[in-house]
Amino acid sequence: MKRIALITGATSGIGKATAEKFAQNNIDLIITGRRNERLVSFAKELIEKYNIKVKALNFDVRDNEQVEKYLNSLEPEWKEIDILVNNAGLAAGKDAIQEALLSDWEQMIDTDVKGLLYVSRVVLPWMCKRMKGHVINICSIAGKEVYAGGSVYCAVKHAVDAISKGMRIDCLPYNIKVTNICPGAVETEFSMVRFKGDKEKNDATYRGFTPLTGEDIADTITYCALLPEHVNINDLVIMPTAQANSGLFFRK
Ligand code: NDP
Ligand code: 8X3
Repeated sequence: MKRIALITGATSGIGKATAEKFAQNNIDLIITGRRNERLVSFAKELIEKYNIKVKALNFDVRDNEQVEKYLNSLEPEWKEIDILVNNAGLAAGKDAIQEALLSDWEQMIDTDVKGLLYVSRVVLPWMCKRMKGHVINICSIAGKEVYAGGSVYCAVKHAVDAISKGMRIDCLPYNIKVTNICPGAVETEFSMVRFKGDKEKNDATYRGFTPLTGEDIADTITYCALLPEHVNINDLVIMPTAQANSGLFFRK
């Protein structure tokens, strides 16, 4: 049976790797992101390589008008979304709460919480109507623990954790699966974004141990997405072997 997945933030990292794995499993895709050139060329590559259907939607999840406009203008057959991967997100800065920038907090809250909610608010009614669907929210170990300089990123990911739980309760009568995935350190563009292009801070994040890759998380997401109808992974924490918790790494 042919399925459709919507993956937000598929221009890099976990979202991009997940799109590739889903494509390998013959799942048609709606991929989103702000960097349109990357999005369009990735869509083309997926179509050529895997012979699937792909729609590329170029919007910012922080802008609800855009979210509603692009999603609501999908053709009816594309609205039959089976899997929604709420992946678009970021950390901005890693500063003490008394020193951090308000603009960083706003960007994280607007993207990681409000953006996820805007997209879900459009897609969930379509899933409820069809009495099926699977929402996979990309949370973080930061949604389970709190670490120095991470207060607001941890707060937004704790919010994602709570939203996943709430979604699972509210959508229970509609046969909808909700999976909350909480990775530890994954080497993507995440730290370059967090540290605003500071390569030294990026490299220091992953120095001395083997971090997870976007592909590792994509494998896990795909495993969850392909489980039988009656099986759901509610909540999953996945770490590099060299990471015990959000702050403790075994670095060589
Ligand atoms: P990347 O920076 O590589 O990817 C982030 C993706 O999100 C990009 O495709 C980016 O696309 C998209 N995105 C960011 N802001 C917006 C926005 N306002 N509107 C639309 N798309 C947006 O990082 P990761 O792949 O690592 O991050 C993916 C998710 O995983 C995030 O939610 C992150 O918090 C979470 N996570 C990451 C971990 C890690 O260690 N890397 C660990 C745990 C969780 P574009 O810039 O083109 O818009
Ligand atoms: C990303 C992982 O530990 O930097 O969500 O918060 S961490």
